[in-house]
Amino acid sequence: MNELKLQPYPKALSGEIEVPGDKSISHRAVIMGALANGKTHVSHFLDGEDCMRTVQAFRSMGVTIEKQESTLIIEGRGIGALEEPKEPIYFGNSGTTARLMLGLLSGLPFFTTVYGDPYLSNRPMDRVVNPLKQMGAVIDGRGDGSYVPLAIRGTKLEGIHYTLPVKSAQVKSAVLLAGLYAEGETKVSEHTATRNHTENMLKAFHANITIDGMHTTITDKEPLRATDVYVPGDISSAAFFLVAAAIVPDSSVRLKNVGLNQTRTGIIDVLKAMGAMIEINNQDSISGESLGDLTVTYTALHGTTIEGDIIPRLIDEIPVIALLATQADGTTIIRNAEELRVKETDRIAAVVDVLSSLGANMEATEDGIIIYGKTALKGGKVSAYNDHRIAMMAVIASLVAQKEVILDDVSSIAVSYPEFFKDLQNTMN
Ligand code: SPQ
Repeated sequence: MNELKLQPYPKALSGEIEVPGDKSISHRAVIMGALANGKTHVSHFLDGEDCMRTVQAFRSMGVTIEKQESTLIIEGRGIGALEEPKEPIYFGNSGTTARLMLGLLSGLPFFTTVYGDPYLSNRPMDRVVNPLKQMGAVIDGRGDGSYVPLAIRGTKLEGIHYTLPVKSAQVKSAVLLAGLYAEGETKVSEHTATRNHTENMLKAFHANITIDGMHTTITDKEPLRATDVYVPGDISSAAFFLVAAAIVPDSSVRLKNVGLNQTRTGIIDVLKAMGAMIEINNQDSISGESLGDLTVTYTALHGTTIEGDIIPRLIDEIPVIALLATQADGTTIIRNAEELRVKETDRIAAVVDVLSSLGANMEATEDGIIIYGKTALKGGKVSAYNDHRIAMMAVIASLVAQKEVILDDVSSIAVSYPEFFKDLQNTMN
């Protein structure tokens, strides 16, 4: 246990930081680089525990991957060069590694077993196992293949047309990656747009992929071609500082080179809807992904309603948005976010428990949270639920708390943001 005692912070936050590379894009860059023919350099790679699980998975299948500071060098030799791993592959806490790798492993000509930590072991895998089985995958495991540990006997797959029953980029990606090896056409349709980094990365690596509104089709088994990738800053990591600057009086913080892919920028829309001062500068596009600098300056906030199509665009930011809402006048209602119940922990229950224990006034609903603001946060001892996003949200909450906040364990932060405390310190002058 890595307990942390945080004292109230009576000053403003200021300065400029560059948050680490995007977690979702880093995973995908490793996967495509390992499957491609040729050498791929991935710069500004996120060196967090989750992305390293994906790196380790490919190393255990014989791919040489070197790390030089924040650049990853992947010696891709095409899918034919991947070898049967000698040991079970450990996915740790990483849902993205688990779901995306299941798609790939289903079509590779060998046997694999995979497992995760106790938190990943509680997350549903049937959402990917079911469509993969429709493609011909041979997967078995706990709960009839619904949870890790799972065993995958790679086999020939057939393309399918699959409409996502859940708003999940991981399910979409698993089917598309399996589609790389399937006979015929694989088409995935979604009702609500989810993050599209897999599609962008497949395009960048010259896959034969067609995107027509909410339908994505992958039609060939041609080898991917290596491409250098720059990973923009993770807006899900930037979110903690966007909220910190918006709630700590007199603050102004600039975040450089943050990914601004439209499928991820829901938090910017919410900040604007709540009256926050947010500026976007230096917009650009690299490796098929847009990015820019964000500056947030403290001002009074008011409540809003967050529901419908915006939810997948900010799903991972909801814990810290709930904190933001405790510092806004009026009521904030979050709906249609039932997916939060199956993340690293049940994030609806965790957010309500942590923030209510600190003195906020809020209630959980089946698919969201209702927050009654504005409330002073008093402080106290809370659990971070071994969930990186809950832990970082609680650290930011401590900045506006009146008394000490004690967190039971903050080691989970290394999953997505190993330098979080260093960056936070840089804004506390
Ligand atoms: O990888 P993991 O553990 O699933 O990570 C989380 C997170 O908070 O970092 C969710 F717990 O992000 C997911 C996100 O919620 C990452 C992701 C992706 O890279 O494709 C997609 C989202 O999950 P989903 O289930 O909606 O596809």
